[in-house]
Amino acid sequence: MGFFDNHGLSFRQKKALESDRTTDLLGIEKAAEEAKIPEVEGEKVTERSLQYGLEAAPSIGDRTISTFTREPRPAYAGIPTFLRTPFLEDVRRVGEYDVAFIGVPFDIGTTYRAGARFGPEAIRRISKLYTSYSYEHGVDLKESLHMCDVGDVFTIANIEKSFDQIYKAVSHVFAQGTLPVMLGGDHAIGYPCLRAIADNVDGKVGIIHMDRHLDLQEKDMDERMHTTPWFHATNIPNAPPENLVQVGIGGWQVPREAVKNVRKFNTTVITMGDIEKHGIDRIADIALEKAWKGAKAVYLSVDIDSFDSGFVPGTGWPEPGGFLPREGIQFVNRVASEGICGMELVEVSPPYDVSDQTALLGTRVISDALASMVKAGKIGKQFA
Ligand SMILES: [Mn+2]
Repeated sequence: MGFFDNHGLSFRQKKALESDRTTDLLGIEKAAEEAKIPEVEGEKVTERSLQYGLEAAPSIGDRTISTFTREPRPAYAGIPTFLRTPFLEDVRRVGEYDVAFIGVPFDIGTTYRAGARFGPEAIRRISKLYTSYSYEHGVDLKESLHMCDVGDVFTIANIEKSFDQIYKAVSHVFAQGTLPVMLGGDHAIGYPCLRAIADNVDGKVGIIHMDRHLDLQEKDMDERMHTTPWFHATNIPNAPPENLVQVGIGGWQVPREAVKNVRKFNTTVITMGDIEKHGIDRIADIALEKAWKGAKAVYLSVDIDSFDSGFVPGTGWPEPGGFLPREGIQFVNRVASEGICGMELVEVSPPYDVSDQTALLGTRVISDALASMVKAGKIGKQFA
């Protein structure tokens, strides 16, 4: 007789065991699904690591371990690229890849806290924690996509000249048929990125923009700062303001000048109150309808400050009351599953970050967007 003899009685009894409700769980379903995902690319990585990094010392029992690490293990080692993808030194070959990660270390468009020039570096570093596999998506990005990291754009201490550099970089990648994913950088980069894509699309480009702020002024302090990208982007003839949807807007940091431009240009603004009222899925449907209306492609711009400031201390203009991480990720997944022609993740400012959590959320947003595109068959090779 033990003191635990009367513990869990209702669950121990046969009656309670008659129905096994765990069969309904996604957690069980996804574990079964994993068996269908190939591990071909993963094995190639191990092979290369042993070849280039030499076999391990004789005392090491696990013979997949090498002397010099040339693979994702251990997470604290290695020179970081985004999600451990190969660094593509010769950017002329970018067309061989489905996806290219482009660092844009630029923060001279900031109007309060700077530091986003260190965003790409921080995002790449914390992305080392991620495998290429997502349990919930049932996707291994490495098995479905050819991805590379093309390193950083050579930005300089001049906003307009840096825009020209960013424009040229993103144009080059996009024109080769490769999905450009920009690691910002402050939000001023939205304008040259969008212009690069719009110039290479034969039709209209819609924009879905997640932010607490409108970023719709013509100028700020006499320059095209990070508060201005969508004013200029929607001046591009095939990126009209009617196809700009701004989601997550609210709080006390929206200048009235920008609001006047919402009325003037007839853009679509969805506040956090709208999201409370209608829920993420319905809001995503509304955003997709507006952005895709008559458009040939849709661009996704994610300002990390669209999330509640409690989750993103490392950003230039934190504002409470934004997306909770699960809500924002759900929105991104829904949008990406329709297909996006490019995306940017901006405003991660590592000097203000705590425990890398802002950079990590940025990594998560990008990874989920790619997985959603893969699942929906919008990018990459499909396995049987
Ligand atoms: Mn913002």
